[in-house]
Amino acid sequence: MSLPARTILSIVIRMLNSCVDLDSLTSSLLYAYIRSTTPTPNAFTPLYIPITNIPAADVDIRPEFLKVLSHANLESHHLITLDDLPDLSSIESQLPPHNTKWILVDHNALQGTLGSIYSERVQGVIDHHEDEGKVPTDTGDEPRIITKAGSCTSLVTEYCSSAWDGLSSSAQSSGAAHGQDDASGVVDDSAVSALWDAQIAKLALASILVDTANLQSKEKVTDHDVYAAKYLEAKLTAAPQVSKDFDRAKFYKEINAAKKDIGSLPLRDILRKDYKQWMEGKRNLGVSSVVKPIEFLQEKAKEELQDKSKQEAFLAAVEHFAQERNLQIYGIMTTSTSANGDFQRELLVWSFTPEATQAAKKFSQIAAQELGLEDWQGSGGSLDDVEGEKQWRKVWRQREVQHSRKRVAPLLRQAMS
Ligand SMILES: [Mn+2]
Repeated sequence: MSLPARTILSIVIRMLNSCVDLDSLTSSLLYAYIRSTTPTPNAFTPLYIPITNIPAADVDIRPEFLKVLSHANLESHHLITLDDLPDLSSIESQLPPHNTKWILVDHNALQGTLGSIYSERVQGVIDHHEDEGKVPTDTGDEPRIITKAGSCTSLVTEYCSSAWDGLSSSAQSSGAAHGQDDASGVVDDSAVSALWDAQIAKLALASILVDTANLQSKEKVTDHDVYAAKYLEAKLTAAPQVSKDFDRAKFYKEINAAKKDIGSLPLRDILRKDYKQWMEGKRNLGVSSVVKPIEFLQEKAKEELQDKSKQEAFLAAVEHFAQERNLQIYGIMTTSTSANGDFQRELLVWSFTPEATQAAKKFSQIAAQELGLEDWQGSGGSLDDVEGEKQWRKVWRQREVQHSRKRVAPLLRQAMS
């Protein structure tokens, strides 16, 4: 996509420094699809552009994206990614802020280089993270919705539902009006529209199911998710091609399996696949979420650095990852299922400067009880290095498994502030 100089854009985006997951992808696609088809009377521009906030090459390290897109007859090269924006060094002149309006989904603060240029132009948000107070209270015709939900896509579905219903019923009546076209071989508008609706509904449903463990996770499911899933399934039913062999539990399993299918990725990609970074004071904190246990990561590291033991190889790779990003504290959170089916978490925290070490030790005190932190031992022994003055490292089992990065990162930031 090349942008003419006077392009006016409404950009729906899941922004920098943070990981783009399935929820981010489907939130922006759904919002842009519905709003571009039903712009408000005073819309800044009728075209809403969903930007997937990663380089195009990074789509391929997310097997679940490819799987979900295939259900909507989409391929990775159809997505608009960071590669389609002008180069950051000249973006301000090529895409002047006053010609843009930004709507954030699945996060609520525009950061990084784009944030420094465009944050004044953020005029709408739908999100389920803690409100950072960066989006203005009055967002005019665009929403300002920040509330708890298992999936941000549920909130987008809910917000768009009445516009979407209006869209579907007008397609139906125009389909009826053009009914005579069927005989002449012209495809029925309403059937096409029902198919597109069902496909985008299936995309959205994938995120909601993944984020709420097929609506079974008591900690995560909210009324928004239940409502949205039901609403989207009704859209599926309207298109027999999509609904005929649809089974919710099977669909959830398929997407979830794709998400965990990271065995073929190099360790570095596994660590950056679901990675978030914050600046706290002048110090950088990064946290990777990984869907495999630390033992798996150690084996992976050993495959890549065969002359080292698996602990050494793993630690070297992790340290390198942190150095590349100039992190003072780096955390890795893993999730996995035990042999008898229990959901489990591990947490690694590594600090790289004396100051950060103080913060990391403080974290281990303030968070120990809430997170249920217990000493960890792998088959290759401990990975702790608690004596170090400059560096400090600790690995735990996190027994309070309901706490995801949404809770752990704020605790780390609190200890650093
Ligand atoms: Mn989300």
